Amino acid sequence: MKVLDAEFVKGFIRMADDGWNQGWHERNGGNLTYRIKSEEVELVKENFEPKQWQAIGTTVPALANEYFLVTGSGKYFRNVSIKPEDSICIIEVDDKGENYRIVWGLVNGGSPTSELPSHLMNMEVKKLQNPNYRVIYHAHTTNIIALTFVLPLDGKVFTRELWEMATECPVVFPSGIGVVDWMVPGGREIAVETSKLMAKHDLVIWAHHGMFAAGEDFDLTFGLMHTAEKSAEILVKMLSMQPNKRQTITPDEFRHLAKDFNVELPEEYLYEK
Ligand code: 2HA
Ligand code: ZN
Repeated sequence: MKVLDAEFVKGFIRMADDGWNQGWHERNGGNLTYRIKSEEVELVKENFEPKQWQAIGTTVPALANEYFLVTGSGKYFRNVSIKPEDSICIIEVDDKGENYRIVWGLVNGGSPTSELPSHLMNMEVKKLQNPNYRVIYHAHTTNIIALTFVLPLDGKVFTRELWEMATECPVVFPSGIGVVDWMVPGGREIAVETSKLMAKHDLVIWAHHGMFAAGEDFDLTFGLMHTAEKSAEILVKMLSMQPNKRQTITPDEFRHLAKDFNVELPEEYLYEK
């Protein structure tokens, strides 16, 4: 089967388009990774032409010998659906989890996303907790970024404030949101800090930069990013109207919601203000 005919590739391209249409991917902003199932690799591997091995820049032994569909470094989400072979690639990770090689895509040259260390380290943490996790998504979500200039850079505060802005939020991200202070993007250091928080959350904010989301499939991961960003938009609107809430959802109301919706909401987020 041609790579572009495979369902997982179509789903990946649609998600890139959806993110572009949300306005989260100016220029070459953002990146997306999908950990390909072995049966999906079998479907398309007749098209693979392995290139040179390259260092990942970190070590991900739990992802050894796996294949990933990834956006290219410097490539534009806007172009993914128009020229996918130029914008995305499939990579294979070696048997130690130290190197990768491109086996398909990026036909005009280039390399996988500059955030590959973060994508793979986050993916490794998630896979070890739940082997169904397959998608890591980084987007420049406007309202979340704006809030990192106004709220304390504390995951407890971001979680609680975003939960209060839309009733579905605690149900969609009950394990809360982590926050990484501003750091230089693109390397191992920020990847290590992000993946530590990914052990506890499915959403991690990069202050003054954007957000990472992890999930089992494209719908869940896009939906998670979208829900958090929508809630951030409501908070930005609310703060633009007046600095204080006249009324909101209380800790006891969250506890009631948790019971009826059968989710566990950690008490650390239900503090008295
Ligand atoms: O340019 O978003 O974080 C891609 C990025 C880097
Ligand atoms: Zn970025």
